[in-house]
Amino acid sequence: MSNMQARQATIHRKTSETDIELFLCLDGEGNAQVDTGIGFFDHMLKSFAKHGMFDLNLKVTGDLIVDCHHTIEDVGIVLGEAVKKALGDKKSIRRYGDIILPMDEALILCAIDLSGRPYLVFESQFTSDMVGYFDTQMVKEFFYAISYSAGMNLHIRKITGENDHHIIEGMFKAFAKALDEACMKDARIKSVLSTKGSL
Ligand SMILES: [Mn+2]
Repeated sequence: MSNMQARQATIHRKTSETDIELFLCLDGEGNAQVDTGIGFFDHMLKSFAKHGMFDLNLKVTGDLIVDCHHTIEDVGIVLGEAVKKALGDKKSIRRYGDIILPMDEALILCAIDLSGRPYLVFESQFTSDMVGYFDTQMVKEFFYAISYSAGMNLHIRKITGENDHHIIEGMFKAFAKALDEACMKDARIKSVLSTKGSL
């Protein structure tokens, strides 16, 4: 981005359960440095950065001795806060983004409205409880946390898919592509894309 300030945010959030330092740049190049302590989650977040052309630095110290729940949920909260903060007044952004993304046998729909109103619709089933040390029940919790803290309407739906690794990775990639589109600036949009005048 040459003639524009890169949209970015840094957030540090510490609770008794997790300590999270996150930097997100929406106008990045897909570079990621991620260490959550959960290998599969790192893999997913690196995919998210790569396919959304976001830069993401994330360091998490979490209570993994309990389980992966707090770490994954809290990263969702902080990532959503970072998206919201980086977007600022949402001037000139396309607001909507969507994709139907294939990953081998898996086909994933993702649609986003950066409306300011949180709402998640998540439709999927998984056949295994875990992928590595990542609890498949946490996929929905992660996207729920993001949708609420970013103030975004987020739909994620598995159209087809059998392999949980493919389904989940397809979801993270689809989310990245749809979010990138929704965050993109359109020179024709002079203020915000809403008849109310704010998002
Ligand atoms: Mn993979």
